[in-house]
Amino acid sequence: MEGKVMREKILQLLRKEKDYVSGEEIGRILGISRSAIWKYVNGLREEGYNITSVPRLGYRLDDIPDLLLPEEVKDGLNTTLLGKNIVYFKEIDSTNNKCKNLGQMGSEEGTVVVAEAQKSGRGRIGRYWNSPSGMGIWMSVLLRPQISPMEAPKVTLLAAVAVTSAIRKCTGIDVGIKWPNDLMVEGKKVCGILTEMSAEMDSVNYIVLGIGLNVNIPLHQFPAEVQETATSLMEVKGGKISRKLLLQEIIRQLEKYYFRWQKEGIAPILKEWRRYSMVLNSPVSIIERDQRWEGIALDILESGALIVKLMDGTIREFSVGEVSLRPGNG
Ligand code: BT5
Repeated sequence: MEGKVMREKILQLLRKEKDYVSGEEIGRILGISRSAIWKYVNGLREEGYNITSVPRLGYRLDDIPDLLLPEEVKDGLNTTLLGKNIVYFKEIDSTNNKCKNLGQMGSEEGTVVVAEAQKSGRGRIGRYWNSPSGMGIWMSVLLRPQISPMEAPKVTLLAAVAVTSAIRKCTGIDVGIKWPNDLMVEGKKVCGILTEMSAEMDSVNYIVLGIGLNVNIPLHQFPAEVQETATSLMEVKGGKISRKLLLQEIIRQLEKYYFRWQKEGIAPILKEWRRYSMVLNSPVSIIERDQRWEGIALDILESGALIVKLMDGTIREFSVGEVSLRPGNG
């Protein structure tokens, strides 16, 4: 049997039996020697699994690591498309870059790329995304919807709703959506979404949906320039949150909203977006290239554009692009 398969089988045995499993029994079930078992157990320990071994009693799994290992994430996931294939890295430049390569190479729809850390995590228009190791969810999902490129911003809309639902469900934290691609808690950014695509004139080849979520980052570990504007779920909740359970729920919710979009269109999802939105009916200030606009956000359109009533009473539509939005009068 291949090493990786054997490693998984041993893990399965230990996981199933909450108590000690003797080396003899493992050896009998899997047909391997005691020294081979010892080698696999040590490998698992190096990955962060906490396994106690006692002579004569055998091995007991005490603690699984808070790592986003594919077999941990797949365990109990129950999705049919998203997360069937999970590609995992301890460290990578950017999960979006990797996911784009996979998209180019023809990887299957629903592939999820996850990394513990990103060296060059990206925001929009060349901005950076701080992605320290083991403290956040840095992920990208490969989608192949049959849509025109103009419809791509809808993926950001549905992702914002899906991730908001997942966070609320797992943590009870009152997170809201700030147009166009941020999730906020207590006025600070906890999550950013970066949707990128490869497209022809009238059809999309693939979409890479990138999500960066600050889960267990202590405030003092944020870079100085975002200390005032960023936060993590742990800071708000006052305790660590399981990244694995949260990632699973995010994948489930993404699948649910992705399927709903394909079946019912974006309108029902926009309804939820409006409910979670922190900008509708509030004063906003929008910076578009070197121009600044002040007004009240009125609504969001199916295209993802924001409708704003400006100070002079005119109504203007802002499309997702090189814009940033701040709470108004600021
Ligand atoms: C975003 O850009 O908010 C999209 C971020 C997407 C990150 C994910 S992680 C997985 C995937 N792989 C990638 O390489 N990217 C995606 P934008 O709206 O442009 O915001 C970027 C700005 O947010 C920066 O200029 C900083 O001011 C701020 N920032 C950087 N890191 C942050 C963090 N961890 N939390 C909150 N704010 C941050």
